[in-house]
Amino acid sequence: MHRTQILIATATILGSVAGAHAQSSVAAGGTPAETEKPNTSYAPMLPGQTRAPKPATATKVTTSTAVQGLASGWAFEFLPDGRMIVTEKAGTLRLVAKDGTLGKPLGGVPKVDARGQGGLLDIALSPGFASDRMVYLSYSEPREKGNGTTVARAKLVEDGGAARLDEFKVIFRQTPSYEGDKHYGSRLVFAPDGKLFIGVGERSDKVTRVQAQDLSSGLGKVFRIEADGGVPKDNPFAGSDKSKPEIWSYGHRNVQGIALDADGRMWVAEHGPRGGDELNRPRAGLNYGWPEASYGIEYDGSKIGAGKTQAPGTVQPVYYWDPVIGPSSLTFYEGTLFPAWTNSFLLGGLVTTGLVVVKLDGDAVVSEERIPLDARIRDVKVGQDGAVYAMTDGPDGKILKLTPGSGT
Ligand SMILES: [Ca+2]
Ligand SMILES: [Ca+2]
Repeated sequence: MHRTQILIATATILGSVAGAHAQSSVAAGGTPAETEKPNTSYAPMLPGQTRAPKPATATKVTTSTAVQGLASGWAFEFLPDGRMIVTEKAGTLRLVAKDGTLGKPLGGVPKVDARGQGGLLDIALSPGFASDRMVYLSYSEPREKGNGTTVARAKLVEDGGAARLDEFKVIFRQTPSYEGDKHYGSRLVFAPDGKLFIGVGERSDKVTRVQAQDLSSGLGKVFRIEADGGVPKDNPFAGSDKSKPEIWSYGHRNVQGIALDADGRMWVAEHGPRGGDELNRPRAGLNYGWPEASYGIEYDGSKIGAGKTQAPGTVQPVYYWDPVIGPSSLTFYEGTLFPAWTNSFLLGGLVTTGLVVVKLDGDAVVSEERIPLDARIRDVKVGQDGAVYAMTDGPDGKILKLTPGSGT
């Protein structure tokens, strides 16, 4: 590519994002939900890219406990019959009855490396779960040389009141393996066409983080695979012998939120360093910047690399946070109980100890609201009843049920 072409391509990427923002800059007035000082003096490159105003009317929420006694729960999903299935970090998977009773650990669950940020991580149901009973798990897999994020699928079998996983099969391994205990990601979501998106991390250390820019490495990527682990022929790097063919997008730091919007398009939330959490809408083959560009700094206060918020050929985040919210999860609100949250993403806030609600207009964030829950939030789901369920982090964890009400 000639230099001019690269510049044009970059301008186009930025232009499309900037255009979307310009289109909907008429946001509800008011001050931002964020009241803390930023860690950096970086200015947003695009209008509306951070510190969106609070909505004109605060959402009133009543909280009750739906489930308790979780040992560092990490993820949960609702089964079609209204029960839940939950993962716990140390490596247990349990069913939860509709009255909130926790079931026994299921057999057939893989060994995990639960040190640090590792463990049994996300779970997703097969799009055909009602008939095929398949579940998909992501976890930090102990390997010969270190560990890495692995995705497997298995059949949920229930007989005689007991449940287990059967037909367990690994369908994807993030490589290279690495001896570390951080930034495994991970989250899973099925696209409307049945393809599985997998968001992972770059294993955090300076020696591995640069691989987020390397298409021959699986670190710091969003992947797209078939439900059986195959590589879709129309993946952006499927024809290349130098790139991993499962890669959908790259330059990600640590993706722990992934969700589809109302149009079935995939979005991610990723952890930044000190400042620089991001909301992105990853498109095929594009580079999301890390660690070449970031709105954050190192934990010791020094710059990330050259200290740039934009690098040539990389896509700006749709929205970012400085200071960080600690985005553990991402869910699109499609219920009816909270009409104000229509067309919003709900993020679990580990650092904010609550929900972060960002409302979209087109591809732009027009408002941001914080719902304090006094606990680090690890995963968020919308129930069949339209209520919002938020899993708290750590030992003796809970799943809180949020309904409209007089406020907390
Ligand atoms: Ca999930
Ligand atoms: Ca980025």
